[in-house]
Amino acid sequence: MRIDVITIFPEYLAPLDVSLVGKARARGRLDVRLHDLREWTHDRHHTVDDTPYGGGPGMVMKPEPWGEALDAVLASGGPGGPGSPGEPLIVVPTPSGTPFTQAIAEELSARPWLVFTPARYEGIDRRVIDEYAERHELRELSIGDYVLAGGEAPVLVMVEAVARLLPGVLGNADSHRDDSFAPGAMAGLLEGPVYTKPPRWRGREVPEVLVSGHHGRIARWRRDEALRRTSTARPELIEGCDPAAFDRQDRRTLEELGWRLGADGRFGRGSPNVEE
Ligand code: JE8
Repeated sequence: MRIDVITIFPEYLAPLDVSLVGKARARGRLDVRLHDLREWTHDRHHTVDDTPYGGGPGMVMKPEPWGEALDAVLASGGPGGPGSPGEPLIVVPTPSGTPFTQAIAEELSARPWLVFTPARYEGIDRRVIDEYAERHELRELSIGDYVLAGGEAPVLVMVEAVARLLPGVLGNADSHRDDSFAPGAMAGLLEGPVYTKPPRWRGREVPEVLVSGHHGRIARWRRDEALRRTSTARPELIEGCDPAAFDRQDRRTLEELGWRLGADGRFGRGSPNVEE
């Protein structure tokens, strides 16, 4: 996979040199290229912003530098010989974007080439998004319902979420299959608690089941803990689960936590309207 990032703060993306993403780059599994937007300015001050038409607070990023930068980056990977990465997907981080989810991370991890355009100020002149959305696939994505000062941190989040899904990037090839939000055993549930040595720390013991060596009991305990944590922190995930995904013991645990199967076939909490 090739990833290009156009930004006025390339140094903000330094974390892409370390840890999991850094190792994937060193192993040639990931080709990450950072581009300083100011390289495509032509005035003495390398101006990238200007006042908003219609007035209002803050500044808006000018279309010209973005247009020249995107043209240059897209041309550098355009169709042409065995090295070309194929069709790009342009990703625009924005608080008004589609929520970035594990499902979208999975989608992006299957693409050969991602081009991220993290902005600053009040964002990029809309005509840039309109222009490139006509020529390429373009996704406006948000990492959460809070407002940051720019798109670089969202790029770090999205690149890490995508890179860990690439073959050979995570140590244990299957470990992401047990992710909270990935399809599979814990599909749609949050991670349960984890423990390691020492067996006793400041008077606190590790749950006995985890040192029992009984794999069936351990798996059951972990699933119950995931149900408990999800029920507490993200009850809407329980309500959204297909009840067929819950086995008999799951249902017992959920009922202990106050959940009931509703007439709509979904688990809910509140007055029991279960058909006995
Ligand atoms: C950004 C962002 C994501 C998220 C992403 C890119 C570019 C007051 N204004 C601040 C409001 C509009 C955005 C301005 C800051 N900004 C924020 C994000 C994001 N992805 N989940 N929260 N914030 C930019 C400029």
